Amino acid sequence: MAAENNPLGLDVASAARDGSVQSNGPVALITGITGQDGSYLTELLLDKGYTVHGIIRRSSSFNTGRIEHLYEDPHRDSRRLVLHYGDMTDTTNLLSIVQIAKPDEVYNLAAQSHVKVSFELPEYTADVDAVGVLRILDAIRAANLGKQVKFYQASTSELYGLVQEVPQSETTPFYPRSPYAVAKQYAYWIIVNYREAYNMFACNGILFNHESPRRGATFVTRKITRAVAKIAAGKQKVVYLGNLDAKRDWGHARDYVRGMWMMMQAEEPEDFVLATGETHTVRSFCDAAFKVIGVELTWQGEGIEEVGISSVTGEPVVKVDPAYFRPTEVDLLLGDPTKARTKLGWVPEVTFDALVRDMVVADLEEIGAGDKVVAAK
Ligand code: NDP
Ligand code: GDR
Repeated sequence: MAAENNPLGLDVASAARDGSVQSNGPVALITGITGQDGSYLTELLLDKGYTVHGIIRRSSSFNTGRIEHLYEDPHRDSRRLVLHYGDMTDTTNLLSIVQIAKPDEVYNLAAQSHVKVSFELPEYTADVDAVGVLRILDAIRAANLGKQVKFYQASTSELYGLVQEVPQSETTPFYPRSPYAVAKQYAYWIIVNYREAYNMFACNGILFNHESPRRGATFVTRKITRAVAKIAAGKQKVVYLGNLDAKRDWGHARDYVRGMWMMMQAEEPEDFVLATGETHTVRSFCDAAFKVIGVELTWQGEGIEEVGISSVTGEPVVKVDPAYFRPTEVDLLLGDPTKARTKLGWVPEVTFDALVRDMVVADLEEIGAGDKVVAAK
């Protein structure tokens, strides 16, 4: 949709500030509603009858593409999706939104979420991803909602960092390896502390990587699937990547937002790992993604000389660019989701191959090259 036609270009927050939104069912507040997880979680909660308040950032261009399809006219009193301008760095703003929304459940998904970027923006990342969590927790307490509100914190497998134990579970020690992960470690512990100190229902979801067609384009999976689509359509020749040996436990975001909601329905607030229990290298993600367009890759060379050669053209379609290496890397993530399975009944439904296919097909369709998909065997 062209930006000028985007209905979310309206002054989305004004009606909410008048207090004109009535809700019958439960009320959720989602920070980071415009992100990958925020958009899937909003769909899930609206389906379940929630009124959803979301915080969006003011931007010079529209940043609401992932939730456009859920938009409701802000002048309709019966709407169940209410958007507020806000920012995790603004205490007064967060307090005001909490007072207006009066949520039953808060899902704190907002973050500067890119690990590599956190090395370039360490202070900002700490402000948003660490202190931002404290700000919203205290806004809830200041609004005297501390006892009633349930709080979900988007914690991360990046906390495990330098490998201490495999697979990683709720009891594995942390060893964060980036400014992002260090900030998220503060967030993790402030959640635990507020739970113990003030008896808040606050829980950490320690989520391993989860992807989807809505994944940000600079994360490795989406970077690969977009490149595969463009290469299939003849619009790109090569994709440059960093560390091909990194191993990740990749699941589908739709499965993971369901797990977030399940944690919030538990009797007691607890911390849970969500993961698939399978790990794959970046290289094997490339293999699976190119397979969707009928291309087998042969890997030649080592280190920064390594290339992935296409079975169709005999030319390299994957090359290494050290610019994408990180100062400190997380080599291996493999989660153990036993606690979530046994206590919550959470089981991921989308397999690795289905996830990769979903992403490549969506990217092919987006550029009008859906005919390049090869039938799955
Ligand atoms: P995205 O990067 O897609 O979304 C992040 C969201 O946070 C966006 O809505 C973004 O707004 C918003 N945001 C960023 N900075 C601020 C700020 N200063 N104030 C208010 N909002 C802000 O992330 P995901 O959806 O993938 O992840 C959701 C959360 O889960 C994040 O906290 C992430 O760190 C964490 N996480 C993610 C995992 C994954 O594999 N996806 C795994 C484990 C944890 P805008 O759209 O304007 O940029
Ligand atoms: P990650 O995701 O750092 O695990 O954080 P990302 O997709 O950025 O990297 C995964 C692995 O791939 C390697 N890699 C590359 N990464 C990117 N972005 N670009 C490349 O070109 C590239 N080449 C290789 C990386 O070095 C890394 O090892 C994500 C985010 O969603 C976090 O917010 C979340 O907390 C964790 O997942 C769990």
